[in-house]
Amino acid sequence: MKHLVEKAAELLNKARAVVAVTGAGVSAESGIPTFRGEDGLWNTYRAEDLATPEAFAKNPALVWQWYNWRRGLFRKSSPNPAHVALAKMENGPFDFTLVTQNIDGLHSLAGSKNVLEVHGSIWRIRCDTCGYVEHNETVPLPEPPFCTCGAPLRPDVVWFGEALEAGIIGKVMEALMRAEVVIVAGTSSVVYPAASFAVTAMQAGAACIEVNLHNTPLTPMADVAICGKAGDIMPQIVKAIL
Ligand code: BV8
Ligand code: ZN
Repeated sequence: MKHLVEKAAELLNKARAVVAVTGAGVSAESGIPTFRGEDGLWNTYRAEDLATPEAFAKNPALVWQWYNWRRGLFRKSSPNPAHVALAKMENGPFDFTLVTQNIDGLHSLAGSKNVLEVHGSIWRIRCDTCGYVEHNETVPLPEPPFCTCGAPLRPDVVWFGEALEAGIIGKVMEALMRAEVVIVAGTSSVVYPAASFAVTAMQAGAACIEVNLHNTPLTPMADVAICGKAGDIMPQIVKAIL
């Protein structure tokens, strides 16, 4: 393990631009269940039943029950050492961009200033009828909350079958093309297009460091694949470079 951390640090010390891509595994040590693990969120619920516009149209109250439960969970969670280490990377010797699939806001709470939330934020709610958007941390919200225009408000997150916000994707692509190193931490790399981000960077010449508890489809392609908890590994990598 130590030599892998050293190899990762060696790559990072030579890099002028670095991108980190995170998933639910980075928030796991904050007590937030991941989606596809043993105790995964999707095990108790089916993604098709909840994280789709069709599910919301059919039963907004059911979808809001799930999101209220998660808002309650996230509210009780705080950043773990993985989030703190990634926040420290902003002070590293390279241009750093943090891309997250997580909607829990823990990266910003840990001090990261430049976070691209490609799947949106659970702390923003919006109306798809009139375009109203607000930051809202009330827990719980009515199931569903209603907009002043009468339509139900939804979480401002990207559901299956919905496109990621073009502006954010543009910033992600620009960072991936410039990166000399892409770190991929705590994601099963199965949800697209986020799962293709690391490959995009590697095709543009970046080296890839993966941090995960298990093997993923990305593992065989990674230059350095470190098997372990993000809360243990990320601080070791930051200690070795800062
Ligand atoms: C789109 C909502 C098109 C927010 C989420 C067939 C083939 C390919 C693609 C598709 C297909 N069918 C459909 C698609 C497209 C689909 C997709 O990729 N489906 C997959 C499942 C096959 N993608 C989409 O629909 C996307 N949109 O394609 O739009 C389009 C284009 C133009 C115009 C219109 C439409 C939208 C994708 C976003 C979906 N929304 N969530 C929310 O409620 O959270 S996805 C959901 O999965 C979460 O957002 C989550 O972020 C994301 C990825 O999951 P992970 O973060 O990786 O979490 P997971 O549990 O899977 O893994 C955790 C990992 O951590 C594990 O590897 C584990 O080992 C590790 N781990 C655990 N503990 C630790 C750890 N690692 C380190 N330390 C630890 N302590
Ligand atoms: Zn409205």
